[in-house]
Amino acid sequence: MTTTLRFDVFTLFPEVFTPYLETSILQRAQESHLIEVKLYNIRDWTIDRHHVCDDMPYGGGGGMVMKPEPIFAAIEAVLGAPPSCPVVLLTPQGRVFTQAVAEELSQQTHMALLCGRYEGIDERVREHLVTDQISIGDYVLSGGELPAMVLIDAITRLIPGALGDPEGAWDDSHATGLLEYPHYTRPPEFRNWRVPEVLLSGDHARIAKWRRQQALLRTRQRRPDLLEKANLSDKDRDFLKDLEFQDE
Ligand code: 9D3
Repeated sequence: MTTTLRFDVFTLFPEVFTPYLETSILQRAQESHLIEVKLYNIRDWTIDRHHVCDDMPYGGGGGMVMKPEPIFAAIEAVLGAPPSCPVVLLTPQGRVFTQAVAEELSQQTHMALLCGRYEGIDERVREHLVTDQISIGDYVLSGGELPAMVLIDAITRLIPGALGDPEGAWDDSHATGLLEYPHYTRPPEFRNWRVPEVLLSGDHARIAKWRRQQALLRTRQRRPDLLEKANLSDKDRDFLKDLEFQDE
């Protein structure tokens, strides 16, 4: 028996989560009670006639700001005051989400995900309700919904039993620190493009060596920053050293 990881999502657009949560791994993880995702519409906690969740910024300037009252009311109604679990705000101002942050959050049993919209959120929400702030990278999205889904997806994959293949999580490229080697499947020839001969050879040692070298090659070409932190053997280093001489 293992505990369920519960995500409470607070958003103005709960409906955008449902179709993705109903696909493959996330669906299975919910059915097997590895995770539970509850969606709450912040608008349900407005008390004015027009259910307004945003307002003009004090001090002027463009854009609208999310009002604090419905956010506090929603989160405190569901989680109590103060909440006993982390309250994660998805925001461009947060720390950048990485596999290491996913691993850290996968140790929790319960977290609230608060999705911002508009140009921003009243600062008192950050100061007095939010306990963690996360961005998924330096590009501008329209709100925190896609980032929240990214967190749920990445964290769920780390829960033992969430992937069909028990070695799946370990083999993920960012878990090994290198980009993955090229993958091929049938047919062996497609539009005159042949699958590399070594993969059809049945020589498992040669295949393993080729895959490792391909992973090193493409990591060096596309993500040299990853090579610095990667766990490299002496053979890996010799291979990379030889490539340097080929460049000259
Ligand atoms: C001009 C200032 N903008 C910040 C770059 C304002 C702004 C734009 C877009 C404020 C919020 C948003 C909506 N984005 C998110 O809520 C968001 C986000 C993102 O845009 N990129 C990466 N990660 C995230 S997490 C939440």
